[in-house]
Amino acid sequence: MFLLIIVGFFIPESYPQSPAPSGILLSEDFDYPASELLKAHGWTAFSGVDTNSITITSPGLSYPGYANSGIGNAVFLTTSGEDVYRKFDSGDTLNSGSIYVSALIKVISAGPWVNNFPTWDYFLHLGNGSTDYGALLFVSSNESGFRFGISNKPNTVVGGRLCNFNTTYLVVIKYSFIAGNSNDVASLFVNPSLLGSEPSPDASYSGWPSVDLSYVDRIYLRQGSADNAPTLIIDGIRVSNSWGDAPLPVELSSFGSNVRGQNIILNWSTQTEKNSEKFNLERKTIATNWVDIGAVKAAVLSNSPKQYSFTDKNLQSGKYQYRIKMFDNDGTFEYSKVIEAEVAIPNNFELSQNYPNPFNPQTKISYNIPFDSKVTLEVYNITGERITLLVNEEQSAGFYSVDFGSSVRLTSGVYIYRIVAIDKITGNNFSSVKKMMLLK
Ligand SMILES: [Ca+2]
Ligand SMILES: [Ca+2]
Repeated sequence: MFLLIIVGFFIPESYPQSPAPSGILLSEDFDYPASELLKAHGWTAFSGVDTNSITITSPGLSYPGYANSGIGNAVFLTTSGEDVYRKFDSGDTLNSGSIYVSALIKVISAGPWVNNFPTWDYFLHLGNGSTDYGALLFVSSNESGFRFGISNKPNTVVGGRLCNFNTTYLVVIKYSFIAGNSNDVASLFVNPSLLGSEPSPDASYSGWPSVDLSYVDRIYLRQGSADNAPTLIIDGIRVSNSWGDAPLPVELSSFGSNVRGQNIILNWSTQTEKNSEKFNLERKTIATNWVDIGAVKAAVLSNSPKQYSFTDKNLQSGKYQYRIKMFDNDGTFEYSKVIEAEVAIPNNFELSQNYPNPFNPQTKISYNIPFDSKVTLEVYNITGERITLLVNEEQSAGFYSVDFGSSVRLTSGVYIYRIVAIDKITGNNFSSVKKMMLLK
């Protein structure tokens, strides 16, 4: 999956750091062999170490339209044992704005429903290595299923909608820094729309009791207190400081162009790539449908920003639209946004030297006309005899080229080509003559 984002400015500085850079802070698909321990793959055990160590389980979880769906395996969390954390891959520490964590979660069992009350326990949250946690994601059984819950403290919970066991949910938790004390907000989204902007949360927690985090630099997976704790499978974790990057898969704003004469240079960048295969470039004009103009191989797997470029050459004056069809190696694809670029009409009349020169048997003659003109282009031999009339028509302002050589029988020697262009409006004449050489 491609994650196209404007590459942000990175300010190297020890924590805390603000404002935060944009983009993916962490992406975890648990693409590791089943039954290996999670702490062997970039996560650090810090509590209950070596007891019920969190283990890779197969298969992974899938959710339609979610970027980290169906890649590799998942992890299994049980009712007590080792807890782990992982610092953001980006190395960022955040102390302003909001942090979003999206994940696929399938709950198998949860703390019991006792005397008409849920018994909650939490298993996923944000933090910074201290004992203060933020955006704690809870779960408890309920009348006929379970509910996710959200809080900024381990002992006060706001519950979300009723959910079904053994079903994969896309869950987003959000921690928002708010100026002032004990007022940061934690929010919960269950199966939010993946089309467009951030919806209203299913549930929000703010206020006392809360200990606002001084900064956030990691996420935690926790195996709970046995009596109240769930068993569940979690997969496809994605952390960002924008809704547009977690949970949404693609932010396509890094695609741009530069125009150099008749060439349009397309530039784009990816922040991270997973399973990416190639970028197909497509072009459209007012008069034509989308056509393939080339492909660029992708990095396949990358956690660092990558820059790409493709040059669409020798274009006629006019407006062009471009888009990128981004293929994953499972054959799925996604389109970028569409950008527009324009090749301007030339400033001056110009007859270029033919290329190649000397030539055998064929060469190309190019010329530019800045106004709509009546154009003739003729070729003579060295004795002044006209060999052929290559162009004889009214042409719009623009860039032109015409092939010479293959359709006439010629002997080696010098030839002369001459253009005459008459401005249709002013009647002004432009003419130019150049030599070329056929060498057999
Ligand atoms: Ca996975
Ligand atoms: Ca605050």
